[in-house]
Amino acid sequence: NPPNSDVTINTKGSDWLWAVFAVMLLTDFLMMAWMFTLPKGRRTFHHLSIFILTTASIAYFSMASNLGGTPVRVEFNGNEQGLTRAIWYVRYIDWVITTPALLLELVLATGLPLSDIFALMFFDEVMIITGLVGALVASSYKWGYFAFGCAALIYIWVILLGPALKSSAALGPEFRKAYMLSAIYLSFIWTLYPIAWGLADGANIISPDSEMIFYGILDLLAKPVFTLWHVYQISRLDYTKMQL
Ligand code: RET
Repeated sequence: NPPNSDVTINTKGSDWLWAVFAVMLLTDFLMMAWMFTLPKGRRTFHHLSIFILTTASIAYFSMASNLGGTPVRVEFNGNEQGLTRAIWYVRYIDWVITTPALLLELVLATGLPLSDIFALMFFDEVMIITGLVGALVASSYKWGYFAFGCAALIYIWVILLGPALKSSAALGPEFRKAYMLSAIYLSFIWTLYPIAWGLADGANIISPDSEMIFYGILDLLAKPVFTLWHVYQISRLDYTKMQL
């Protein structure tokens, strides 16, 4: 058994994590069932959603079972005793797989040039991995990593709201509209993640239970809600115009 952290989730926190796990898994099965009703050429976005929801299900299974966290000696006022907080690194392993897939799901329907897609994938990895390293660093250097991660997120916005919007408009007004709605929704939800990080892994202001609620709601909005809605929008478009 891993060493226990002084500050970690309680039983209610674990119940909530099981509930999020159940929603991820159910949406995953729903996506699979929907996919099988479609011809092979129209399954790309369903595949990506299934990768995302399967990964998230396993991550939530881990956290609900109190696994995938490690004690880190956190700095905060009055911590002379050197208390440790559970840092849920399994979250970042989930994100390093799922966030590039979410971005792909978004931009594969825009005809964005490959060079921009590679840049998106790269900055997304920078964002998540700096977040992981920053969370595991006990000293205030963690904020240096956080700053690199935020810079990467800003670059992601620039690509999504610049070149990707432009190329979706070139495919036609129905593409532009579907893309715009999804891109604005995703950009807004993703902005809340660094705020949660700052309050939890960063400054240790909220408890791990509150952290689970904050990230849990965000993860439900960013994965099941986003994928169902986005894939529905996309499934009504002309796939032959997309380079899949
Ligand atoms: C971190 C900390 C470093 C700075 C920034 C972050 C942003 C994380 C984001 C995560 C998105 C996760 C999603 C999960 C799916 O459910 C790593 C918290 C900017 C945007 C969408």
